[in-house]
Amino acid sequence: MKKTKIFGLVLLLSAIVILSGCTAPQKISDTQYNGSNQVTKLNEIPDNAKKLLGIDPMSNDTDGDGVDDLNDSTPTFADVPPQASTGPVGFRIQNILVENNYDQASKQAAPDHLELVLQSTTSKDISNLTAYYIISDYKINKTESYIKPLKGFVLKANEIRTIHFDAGQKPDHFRANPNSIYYTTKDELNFTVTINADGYAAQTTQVKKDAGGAESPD
Ligand SMILES: [Ca+2]
Ligand SMILES: [Ca+2]
Repeated sequence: MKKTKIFGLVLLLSAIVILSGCTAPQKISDTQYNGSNQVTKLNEIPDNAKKLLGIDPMSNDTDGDGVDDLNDSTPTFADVPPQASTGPVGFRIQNILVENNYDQASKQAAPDHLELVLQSTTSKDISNLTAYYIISDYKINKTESYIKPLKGFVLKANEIRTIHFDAGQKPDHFRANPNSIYYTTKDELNFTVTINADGYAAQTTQVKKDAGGAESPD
């Protein structure tokens, strides 16, 4: 989508929400309400409009590519992927899980979010990890991609640790866009996840989420 188009769409959606709710939005420092319309943080896009746009109400840069949502012609697609880290293998992605709605009964309880199990293969602690993940829905021909630095996360020597992408409110849990196609479509979704860490070889894995019910964000 062209930049001017998405900006126009933001204005249009904001106008619709404002007209249906009353007063014009003001500068926001945190969550507040304009009539019945919640506006959360950082920019002036009402949350209802953010939902329609598929962006995160708790972020002003949903895809993490460094371009503010208002100025990002692709707010849920990081156009420039992070450069893959290089060096010796210091960790591996031991497992990747997403909710599987199709045949849940025969499987163990799966998470309702993206989850990775990281296994250190070195005697040194690893920090400065960044996740880069791509979600593709081939049925509606839509792809989203996100860059997510794992701030504060340290994979200790020879440790196996699980990280989660959800509401991001617990240790080892990182914020995921609640208006992503992960939560809004019932189609099959294909995930490609790369974990970069300074000084170590990037690790990539893939997983498929079967068609089924759309999830509820945690
Ligand atoms: Ca962005
Ligand atoms: Ca973008």
